Amino acid sequence: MKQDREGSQGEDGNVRTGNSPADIKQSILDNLYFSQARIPQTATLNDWYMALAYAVRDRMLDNWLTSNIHRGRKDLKIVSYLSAEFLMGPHLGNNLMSLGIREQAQQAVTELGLDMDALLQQEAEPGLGSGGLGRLAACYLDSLATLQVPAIGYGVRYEFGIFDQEIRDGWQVEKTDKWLNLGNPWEICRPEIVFTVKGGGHTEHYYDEQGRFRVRWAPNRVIKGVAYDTPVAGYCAGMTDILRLWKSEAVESFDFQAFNVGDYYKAVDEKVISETISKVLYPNDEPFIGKQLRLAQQYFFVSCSLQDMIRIHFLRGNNSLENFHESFAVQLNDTHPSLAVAELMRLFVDEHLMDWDLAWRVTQSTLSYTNHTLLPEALEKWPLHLFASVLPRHLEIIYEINRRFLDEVRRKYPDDHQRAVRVSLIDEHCEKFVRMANLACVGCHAINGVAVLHTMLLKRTILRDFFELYPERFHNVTNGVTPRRWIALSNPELARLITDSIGEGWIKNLEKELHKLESFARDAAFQKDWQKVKQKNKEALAAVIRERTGIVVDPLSLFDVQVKRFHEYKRQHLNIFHVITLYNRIRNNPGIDIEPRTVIFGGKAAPGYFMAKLIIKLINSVAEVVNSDPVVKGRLKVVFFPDFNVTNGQMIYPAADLSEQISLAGKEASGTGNMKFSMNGALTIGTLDGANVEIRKEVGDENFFLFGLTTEEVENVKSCGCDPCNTYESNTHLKELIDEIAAGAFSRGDRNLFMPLLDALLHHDEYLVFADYQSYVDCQDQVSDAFRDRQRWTTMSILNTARMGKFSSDRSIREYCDRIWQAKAVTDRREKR
Ligand code: NBG
Repeated sequence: MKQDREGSQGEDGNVRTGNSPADIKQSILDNLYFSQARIPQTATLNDWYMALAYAVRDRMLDNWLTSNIHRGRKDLKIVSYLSAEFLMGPHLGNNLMSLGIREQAQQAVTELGLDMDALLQQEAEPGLGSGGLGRLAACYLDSLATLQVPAIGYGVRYEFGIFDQEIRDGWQVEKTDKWLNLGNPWEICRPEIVFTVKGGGHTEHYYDEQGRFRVRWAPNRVIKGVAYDTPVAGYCAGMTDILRLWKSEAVESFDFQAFNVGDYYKAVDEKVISETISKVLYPNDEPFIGKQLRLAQQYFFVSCSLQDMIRIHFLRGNNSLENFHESFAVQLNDTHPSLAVAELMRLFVDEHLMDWDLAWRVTQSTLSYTNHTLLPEALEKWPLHLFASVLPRHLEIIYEINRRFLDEVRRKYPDDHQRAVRVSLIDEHCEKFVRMANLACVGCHAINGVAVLHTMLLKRTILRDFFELYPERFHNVTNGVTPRRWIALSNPELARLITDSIGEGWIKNLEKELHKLESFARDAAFQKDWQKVKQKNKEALAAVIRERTGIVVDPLSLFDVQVKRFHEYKRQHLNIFHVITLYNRIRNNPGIDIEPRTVIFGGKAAPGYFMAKLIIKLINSVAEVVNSDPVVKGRLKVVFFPDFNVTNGQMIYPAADLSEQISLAGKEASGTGNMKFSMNGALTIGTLDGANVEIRKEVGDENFFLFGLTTEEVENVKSCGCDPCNTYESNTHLKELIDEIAAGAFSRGDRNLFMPLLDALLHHDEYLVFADYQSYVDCQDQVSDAFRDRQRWTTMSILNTARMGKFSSDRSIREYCDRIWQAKAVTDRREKR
C-alpha cells in the first residue's frame, strides 16, 4: 500500500493540488489513506467517493483562501444571500466541471479501476430546500461566484432535508432524508465561528450610568449556532464563494447543575432541545404554516448570520457600524429571513448602542427583499402571542417601527384610516398577527418580484399599498437558472454540440453567445445531431423509468413532462384530465391515429396537503389503468417518476420534448423549471403566467404553445361568479372523464376515493381547471400535429434553446448587482496568499 500512496509525483510536482491525472490519482489515494483511513483493498464505494471528493475540495482551497482575502477588503461589498433554503444538488460533478478537471479526474478514476458514474451516484443530494425558491438560491450562488462577486449564502444546516418520496399503492409516502449519514466531505466545520442566540423570556427597561434608555433582554433559553462552510466555486473563475450554514447546539453540552443533583436525563434535555432547531426542513412551499419551531429556526439563522456579518465588518478594519451597508448588501429570500429587519435594529441599538434613527437608515440601506408568491395564503404572519413568547424584544422593536411608520402613513394620507389598517405591521382583524411581508417592505430599500408579470401583479394586488407609498423601492428581476448545472452538466451531449457549433463562450455568457445557434436551426446536418442528442437522453431516461417504476416507455414517443411541486394552482390535474381524454379517444375509436405520448409526472406534495396528495394518487391510478389496457397499444403511457429532486431533474429536463407550464394565470410567480426545459430544447405548452410570458416573447409566439385564460380573464371569470357545473354540463368530453373518475373507473370501482377532488372542482374550481380544459386540450392537439413533423419540431426546439440566453442566472445576478446591491465583481488581478 505504501507504494501505492507514494507512487509517482505528478507532472507539475504538486500532488496535493496539481491538476494532471497523475496528481489527481495520487491525491485520491492519499485522501483515501489519510482522511478515510482506508487502503484500496478494503475501501468501499463510499470511501472512494469521499477520497475523490476530498481531492477535489483540496483543489478548491487555493481560490477559496484568495477569495477570503477579497472578502476582507473594505472596498468590496459582500453580497449576503439570506435564505431558509439552498437546494444545491450534488456537488461532485459540478465542482469537477467548475474547476475544469473533469477529464483528468475521469482518467485518474479509470486508472484506479473505478467507475466515475458510480462515484457520482454515491453522493447523497443535499436537499436543503423544497422547491423553486431554494433552487433559485443555489443558482444565484453559482452565478455570484462565476461573476466573481464576493458573496456568502447564509442558511440552516438541516440535519434532515426535504423528505424522500416513495410511491406505495399510488400514494406518496414520506421517508426521512438522511443525507449526512455517510459523512459530508464538502463542508468545513468552523467551531470558532459560533454565536449565541436567545429565545423567550422578557425584557427589562432601565437607564444606564450615562442616563441612556436601555433595554435588556432576559431570555429563558440560549443556544449557539456553529458555522459550517461549503465552498461554491465559480465556473472557471478565480472566485470561490461560501455557503455558510448554521447548526444549532446547546451552549453547554450538559446542564451541570441538574447533573449534580442527580437528574442526568434533565441535564441532557437541554442539549436535545437546542439541537432540534436545525433538525429538519419544513417541507411546505406555498401555504404558510405557523409553527413555533419554524419561527425559532428563522430567528436562529438570521441572528447568527447578522452577528457574523458584524464580526466580518469589524475584521475588515471598520471601527463603527455606521457604514455597515457599505460592507454588506443583504438579500432576504422571501420573508423567511425578514426578522432581519428587527434583529439588525436590535443588534445596532441594544448591543452596539447606536441611535435609533441612524440604525434605521443603515438597516434600510443594507436590506432588500424578494417576494416569491402572489398567493395571499402563502404570506407569512405569526400569531402575536406566539411571536411575543419567542421574541419579546423583537416585538417591542416592531411596535416602535410600526408606530413611526404609521405616523408617516397618516401624515401622507390623513383621512385614510383603512389604509393604515392595511399596511400596519400588525394585523388586528380578530386574532392579532405580525405581518412579515409588511415588515420587509418597510425595512428594506428595495423590493422585487421575480418576473415581469409577477412584479406588475405585486404592485396591483398584495403589495399595492406599499407600491403607492414607496414606488421607487419596487424592481423586477426576472429569475434565471445557471447554464452550468442545467445545460453543461446535465446535458453534456447537447453542450458538446453547442460548443462545436458556436464555441464555448455560451457557458459563461449565455445572453451574448447562445443566439448564435439560431443560424443552425434549419441546417439539416445540425438538426440530425440535435435529434440524436435528444433521442439518447430519452433512451437514458426510459431506462431509469423502467428501473424505478417497472414501466416500459417508448423513447420514440413524445415525452410530455410536468415536474414541479404538487399544488392545485399548478394544475397537475388538468394534465391528467388531458391524459384521460386521450385514453377515451382511443377507447372510443381503437384504430385512431394519434401521436404516441409518454406523459411523465414528478414532484413532491407537502405532507399535510391532502388535495395535492390525492392528485398524485389520481395520476398513479390513471397510469395503472392506461398502461395495462391492451387497447392503447403503446400509444399512451403515464409515468409518475418518484422522488423528483435536483439529481433526477438533471436526467429529466434533457429528455423532455414538451414542458408543461400550465398554472392558472396570475398564480405562479415565475417558475424556473420552465427555463430549464426550454434551454434543453423542450417546447412549452403554457399559460400566460410567471416567466412563461417572457419565455414566449424571447422564443417567439410561433415556438410556444399558448392556451388558457389571461390574468384579466381570470379576474373576470372570478368576479362573474360563474358556476363550474355549467362548464362540466356543457362539455361532453370533460363530463365524460369526470363521470368516469366519479364512477370509480380509475379506483377499482371505489366511488369515494376521488370525491373530495371532484367536489372541489364542481363546486368551486378555485384554479379554473374546468374553464381552461378545452383550450388546453385543443392546444395539446396542436402539439401532437407539430410533433408529427419532426423537422419543424426540431427547428422549434433549436430556436427555443438558442433564444433562452436571457434566462441565465448570470443576467439576473448582474441586475441585482447593478440595481439593488451596488455590488461589484473582483476585477483586479488575483492576489496570492
Ligand atoms: C416560488 C414560486 C416560483 C418561483 C420560485 C423562485 C416559493 C414561495 N415561491 O414561481 O412559486 O419560480 O419561488 O422565485 O417557493
